[in-house]
Amino acid sequence: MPPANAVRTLEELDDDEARYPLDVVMCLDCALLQLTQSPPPAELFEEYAYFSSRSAPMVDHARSLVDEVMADRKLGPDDLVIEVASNDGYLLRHYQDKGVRVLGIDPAENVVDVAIAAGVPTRAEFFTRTLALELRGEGLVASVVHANNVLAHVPGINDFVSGVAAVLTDDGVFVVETPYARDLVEKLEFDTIYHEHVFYYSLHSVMALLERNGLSVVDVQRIPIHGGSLRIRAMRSDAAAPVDASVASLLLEEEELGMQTVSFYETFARRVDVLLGELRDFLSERREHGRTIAGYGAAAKGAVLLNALGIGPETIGFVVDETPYKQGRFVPGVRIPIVAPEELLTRMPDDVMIFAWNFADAIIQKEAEYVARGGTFLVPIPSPRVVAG
Ligand code: DWN
Repeated sequence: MPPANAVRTLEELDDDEARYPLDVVMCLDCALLQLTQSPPPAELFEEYAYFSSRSAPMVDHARSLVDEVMADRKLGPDDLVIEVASNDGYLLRHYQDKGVRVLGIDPAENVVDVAIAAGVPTRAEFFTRTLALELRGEGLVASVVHANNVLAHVPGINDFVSGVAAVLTDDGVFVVETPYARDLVEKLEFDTIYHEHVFYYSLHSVMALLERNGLSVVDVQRIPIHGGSLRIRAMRSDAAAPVDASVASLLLEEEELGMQTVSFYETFARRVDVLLGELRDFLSERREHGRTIAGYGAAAKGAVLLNALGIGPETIGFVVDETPYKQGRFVPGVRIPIVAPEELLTRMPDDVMIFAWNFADAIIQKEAEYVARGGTFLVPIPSPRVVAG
């Protein structure tokens, strides 16, 4: 499997394309799921194709999260909020609008340039315990540290989490959002397994990770973003904060499901093989009826799904995506061109498969004109089907 965000220019198309094994294993001690290997983080993240602000639902989601934290913590101008993996400032900008000091940390220099241009102070670095201690040495300690969709991405995850503990104030809170392994398995979200995501968490395994590194979970929520995620609040273990009942309740659900046993995951691979067969049949039947098919969202998930299916531009003619960096480039591994969303009405394909299925409702609503003109939207998981038109 090629790295899922390694979109390629026309000039790069015929260059050798790196591919890596994509195998998931489970720790029998703490139930942590992880890849057996993944490319060096510098190769994946120092120039990055994903700009969070190019997904309006992500910006809206971030705004409501900030509103919740502000209501809970009563932050003011003396407080500092740090976001690790702050991307283009899609979340921190909302704290700035409320007069709170912010600092972003993200290794993707091309994305950090956008954040800085938008006025969000950001350091283009990987977050580590060493950096955390440097920040503390500069008097930069955080009342809130956010880590959205990054806990899965960091091979050196113990160093990362111990760094969070080191940069929090005594009563600071660590707010984490990370995809939930239970949703991944129950909703067959196999296309969210790719090399950027080294780890796949249950509450059990993320609690073990945090407690190993000086943090304690104080509450947990299941949230729908990105196909189903956990939102976890944690504090330094020496703060001895009370633990909300939501933690014990979800741990019990996981035990009853058997999420700490291999059998919970063993049928997953077979169910995915069945789904891939259904997807191939679904798409080839529509092609056999002469229907033209395009994609919506050059999402990392889409690259995994297309490579797993082994289909290219003969089936999916093009993919539309709002991200300027991706437009004019090609989906990794399958040479499908990525173009601007305006091409949808210009070219009017009969069908559009939504690869960014986690945002399907927002996409269908935004592209109502395409449906009004007779277009049909499809989604691939947990089973291939028509969702609009
Ligand atoms: O963890 C990660 C998640 C948070 O984001 C990263 N490893 C990489 C990335 O994964 P993804 O690319 O599968 O995420 P999305 O958010 O499903 O990607 C959406 C893609 O679709 C983006 O390239 C933007 C695009 N898009 C669009 O063009 N128009 C999205 C929406 C909602 C739209 O209206």
